[in-house]
Amino acid sequence: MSLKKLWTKVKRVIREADVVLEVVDARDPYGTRSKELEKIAEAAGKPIIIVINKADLVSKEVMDEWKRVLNREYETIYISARGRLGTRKLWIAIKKVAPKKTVKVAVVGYPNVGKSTIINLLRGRHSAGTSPIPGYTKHVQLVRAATWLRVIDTPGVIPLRDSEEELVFKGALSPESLEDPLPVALKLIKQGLLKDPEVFKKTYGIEGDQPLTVIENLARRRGLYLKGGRLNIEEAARIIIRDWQQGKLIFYYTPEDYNLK
Ligand SMILES: Nc1nc2c(ncn2[C@@H]2O[C@H](COP(=O)(O)OP(=O)(O)O)[C@@H](O)[C@H]2O)c(=O)[nH]1
Ligand SMILES: [Mg+2]
Repeated sequence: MSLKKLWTKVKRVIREADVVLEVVDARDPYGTRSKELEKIAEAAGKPIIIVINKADLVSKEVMDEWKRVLNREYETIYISARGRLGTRKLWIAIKKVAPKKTVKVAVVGYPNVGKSTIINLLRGRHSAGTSPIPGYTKHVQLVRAATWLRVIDTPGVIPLRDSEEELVFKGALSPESLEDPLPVALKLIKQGLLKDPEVFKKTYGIEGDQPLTVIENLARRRGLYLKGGRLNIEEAARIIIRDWQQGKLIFYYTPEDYNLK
């Protein structure tokens, strides 16, 4: 399905809903929010709840900071859908912004932020297809999460102007879809070293304070060699991107990184 069609679909879902849950990634809530989606919801007169998901990857202090900052704009909560933590918080927030007898909620956001996992959490069992493969949810589906609650899952939508690099950082584009993963991986490593100089040591037990050295050391550590004995740098680059997207390589952004206090 083309991106344009996806946007049309998501617009329709938002118009149909009483509340819009905008799901963002705890590691970069600001970078993974979508002003486009917020504009659509506002134009349609629908209240927005920002759901910071994957809170298990970030310290509680930083989660509280993000909540405080984002609360100035929209009702904001943080949860860990995979950890099955946050159902009550979600219910309370939904009831607060939409005090109706039955409420229809649209779950929107970038691919891979955890929309389907949140729906499973709300249903209390596993069924909406979740996948670490960005873009897996292809169809809109409506599920009954509680007697008073209907939830609509949506395919992840990405702004038309995001660069390939931004999409990889936000987890919306898989490393397999990149022709050359090296430049993006190098940038990612640079960011990681800035945020936490020890992160690659902690994650892989490897040394290196330069992006390329980190990749080379990972390739060595994993025994990734090409025919002829050269290091398979590309494969190591993909591993780093994948581990970041799947939350195995962990570093994160704070409001200060965006000059927000
Ligand atoms: N660490 C962590 N990972 C999560 C959480 N929620 C979802 N994920 C993972 O994020 C990936 C994408 O989840 P999915 O629900 O398919 O995202 P969607 O594309 O937005 O529907 C999967 O690998 C999930 O297991 C969470 O709370 N914490
Ligand atoms: Mg999904």
